[in-house]
Amino acid sequence: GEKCRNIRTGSSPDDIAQAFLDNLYYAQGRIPVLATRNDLYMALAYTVRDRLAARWVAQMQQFRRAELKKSIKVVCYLSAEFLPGPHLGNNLLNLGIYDETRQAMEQLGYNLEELIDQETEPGLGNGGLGRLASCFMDSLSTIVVPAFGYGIRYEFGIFDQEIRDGWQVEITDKWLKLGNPWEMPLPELCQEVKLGGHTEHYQDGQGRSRVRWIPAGVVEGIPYDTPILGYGGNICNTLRLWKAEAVESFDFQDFNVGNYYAAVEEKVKSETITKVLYPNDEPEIGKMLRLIQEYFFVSCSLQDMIRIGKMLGNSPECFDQRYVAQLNDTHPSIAVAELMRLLVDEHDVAWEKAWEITQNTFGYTNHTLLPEALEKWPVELFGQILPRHLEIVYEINRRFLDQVRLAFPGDEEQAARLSLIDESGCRYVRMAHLACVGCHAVNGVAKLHSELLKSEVLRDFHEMFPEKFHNVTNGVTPRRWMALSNPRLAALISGVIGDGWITQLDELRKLEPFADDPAFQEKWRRVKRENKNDLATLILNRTGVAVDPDSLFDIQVKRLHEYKRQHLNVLHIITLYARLKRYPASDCVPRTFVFGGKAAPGYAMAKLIIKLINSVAGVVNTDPDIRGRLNVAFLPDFNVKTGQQVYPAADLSEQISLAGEEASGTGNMKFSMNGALTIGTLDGANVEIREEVGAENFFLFGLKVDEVEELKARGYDPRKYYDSNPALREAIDLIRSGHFSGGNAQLFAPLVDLLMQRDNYMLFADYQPYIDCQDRVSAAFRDQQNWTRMSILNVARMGKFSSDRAVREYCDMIWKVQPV
Ligand code: DL6
Repeated sequence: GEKCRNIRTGSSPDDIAQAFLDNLYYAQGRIPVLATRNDLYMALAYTVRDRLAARWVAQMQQFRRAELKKSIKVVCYLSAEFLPGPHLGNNLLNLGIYDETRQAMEQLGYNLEELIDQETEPGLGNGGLGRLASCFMDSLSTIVVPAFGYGIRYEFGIFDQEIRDGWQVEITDKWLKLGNPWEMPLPELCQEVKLGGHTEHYQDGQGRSRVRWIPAGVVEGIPYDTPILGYGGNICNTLRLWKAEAVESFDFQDFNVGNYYAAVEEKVKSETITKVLYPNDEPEIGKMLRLIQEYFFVSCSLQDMIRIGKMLGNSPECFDQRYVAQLNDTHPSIAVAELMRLLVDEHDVAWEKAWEITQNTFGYTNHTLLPEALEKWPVELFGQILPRHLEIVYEINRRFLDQVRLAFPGDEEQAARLSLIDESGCRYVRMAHLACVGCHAVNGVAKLHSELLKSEVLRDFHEMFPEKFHNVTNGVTPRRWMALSNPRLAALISGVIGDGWITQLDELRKLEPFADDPAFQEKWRRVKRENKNDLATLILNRTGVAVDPDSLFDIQVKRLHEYKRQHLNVLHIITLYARLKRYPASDCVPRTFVFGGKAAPGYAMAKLIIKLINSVAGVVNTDPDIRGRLNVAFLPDFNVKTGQQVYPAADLSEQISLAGEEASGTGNMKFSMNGALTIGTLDGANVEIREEVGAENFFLFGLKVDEVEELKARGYDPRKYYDSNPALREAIDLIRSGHFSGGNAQLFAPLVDLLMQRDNYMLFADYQPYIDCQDRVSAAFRDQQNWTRMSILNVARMGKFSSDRAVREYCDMIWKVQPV
């Protein structure tokens, strides 16, 4: 009756407390005195999950009804990576029961924050791209767009990073070890995926040519569903991740002849497919398992979509009326060939019709300008795993190149550049080309990036299909990145403008009139100061470095990559250090430099940069001449959870990539919406952030894209800058001499030599403008009133960077779906 319902759904502190004890007993088999912290966390998670269930089920019913009336189109976001971050806190926020739950836990003598902290986050992504996918899932639910996120349930996600002796050490991420209360396995909805083998061409009964794929093996995909609730509990979408399993766990024939190991081998091989996330943010060419992973999840997902359609009485021929699917970079782009295969070979749809459906269904988002990051597969390997898809790719290419030759008669070079097959050396299948041809829309993730796609990386495709190209500037969810992670700021803001901003981020504009109000400024500073205090505690606990919360918190957190130029930041630190050593009495604005980010395990230069940061930290933090004025900390294992503690505490956000390299960046948005000022180049979304917050509230420096190109064309010579700039020379020479490496002059030689000889990302050219700009930052920080004003204006003008806006643009421009 009533009571039972309340235990599963009630939202008063008493209901929650009772439900929690129930779950502790019945789901965990524990009573409070025997419970570990994880037991308590699990019990609370189940309590919250129960409260999601009603909405989740209602949602599915509603879809079903709408589907039956053929009145909705479902968005499927296909992504090899999702980085949702811990679920518990976010679900409490979105359900609107955060305070009630805190009270419930207090009644029972527990601390809610401690239980929230117990959750191990699903690290199923490398960085920006995976986190964007999760921000989009949050927004889709919040703005009420029916959607599925489809991806891979990696058993081991992105590695945990430890720092030993200043070096990164990678530790396996065992995120499932203590159980995952948020997912539900649905073994009955499994899908079979074929791999390898060969094809057979034959004539069917009506004399039509058909193709049969005889695979060498089959694996099974089991879906694991996680609810993704929108803010305010409007709707609850599903994140469906696939785990690979053997079709038969035992080969009984082998088993019966006593070959136990051979019998289990198939199972082990199959499960390898979803064992581990590749920890690189750009692809390694030729990793067979990676291609299998991509194909595996795409095939499961498309078959699942067809299955749902069939269940609701839709024929595969209406696929594109019921679904739209976004390819998050090229990782899922094999979907173009797979949907063709499913429609043509398995559902008997004519090629032309199938092609129309395929193009209508897919959109492709590009996330990178780095040429080395464009995925391509050696033709031979591709054909070995996906023999039928290779034939399909060839057929798509044949038809496409006919079209190209019609459009550009006689221009065989153009045809070669556009071809889906790279034949300039070894033959490769170009996945970005497959995506551009097979999708109706192609987009970049910031204005500048989309322009550069059109003029450089995908220039030939833009010439061929100008109408396909769009821009959707990235955004981030203000739920996780403000309301949840910065409750002090959220309360201060809501106290003066109400809480409408949480779903209508443009409402932050209402803060502008308070920017000059001394009393409000004072409160604003207090919030920042308390957040900095919290971060100082975290830094002390994680690194042993004691930092001063009154110093300027200057933070760079992101993947380690040469183009992101963490080492330019280090050159600034060394320059300040050298100044203080020369003039110990000089008056400098005390700064705390915080770094965080993982390097791909095989990326030696990025790992050396981590070592450099820690080595400089070791010297600077312990030098008595410097004490209290400069501190440097490398926060290990930067992830979503740590990010939530870092962004709210920053004064200065470092967005210093070489112009033309960073597609968008999303950390830049998270910092700014938490009141940090940006020091940055005109790169990625920095350009638009500066446009929005106003040039006077943004610290700009550095070469612009056209200047970079010009300088490269003229012949860039880093040595010229070294020779003519004493401060730069001193900084480089200090590294080279072994000053930060206990006299070991060899340690950083590869880094210094590369800078001196090639400096691919033009640190030397941007060095002096960066230092000058940093000096302006320090001067500005001395005027706390004006700094606070700029900080408030940054937040007030961040409305554009909500992922709600971004997702609405996808809905209007690309998906042609209306929020329900
Ligand atoms: O679009 C999300 C994010 C951008 O903000 C970053 O600028 C970009 O580097 C990142 N790309 C990746 C790796 N991608 N690939 N391929 O994470 O995407």
